[in-house]
Amino acid sequence: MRKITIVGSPNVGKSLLFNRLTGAYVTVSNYPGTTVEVSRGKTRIGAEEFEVIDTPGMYSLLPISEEERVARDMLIDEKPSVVIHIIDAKNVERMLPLTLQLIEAGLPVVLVLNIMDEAERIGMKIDLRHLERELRVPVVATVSTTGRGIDILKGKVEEYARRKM
Ligand SMILES: Nc1nc2c(ncn2[C@@H]2O[C@H](COP(=O)(O)OP(=O)(O)OP(=O)(O)O)[C@@H](O)[C@H]2O)c(=O)[nH]1
Ligand SMILES: [Mg+2]
Repeated sequence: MRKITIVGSPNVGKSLLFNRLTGAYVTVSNYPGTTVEVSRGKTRIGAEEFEVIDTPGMYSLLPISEEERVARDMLIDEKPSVVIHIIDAKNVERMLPLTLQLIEAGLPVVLVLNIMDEAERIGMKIDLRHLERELRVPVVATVSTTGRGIDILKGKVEEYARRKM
């Protein structure tokens, strides 16, 4: 089964997105040799079932904490077909450096601008198509608390995973 790994800074909605994508059959285990917990579930996208992996929060590919090291190691060891980098849309500029690191590392990145409801409430306007052109990866806006954008995300993942067979 191909894998989708969700990565991002602490507290940006990784686990809520994970719950939106996966159903009832979720397993939680410690990453080997650590006390860090990792959740795994499944999602059907188009005709294909993917394993979805929720990772601990990371700020950079150069790990400082055990959590960050696990998140980094998982990106290398699990060989995901899609890496969803989820960021807080309110702090897009502060969070894009990790997106660039992931892209430069050759990972198949889909960028998710989450917490779009709060970003809109404070008057932010983000040009998604412009970001897509600049980064050359799919970009989707979501609100994980309500489910807004999740179907669009699934469509982009399907398209992307098809190209990255
Ligand atoms: N308003 C709003 N709040 C959100 C959204 N997504 C997540 N949150 C809130 O953000 C907080 C963190 O969500 P989590 O899903 O636990 O985030 P996480 O990235 O898994 O956090 P860690 O595992 O601690 O790194 C929760 O209080 C969510 O309700 C969103 O789209 N809009
Ligand atoms: Mg979490």
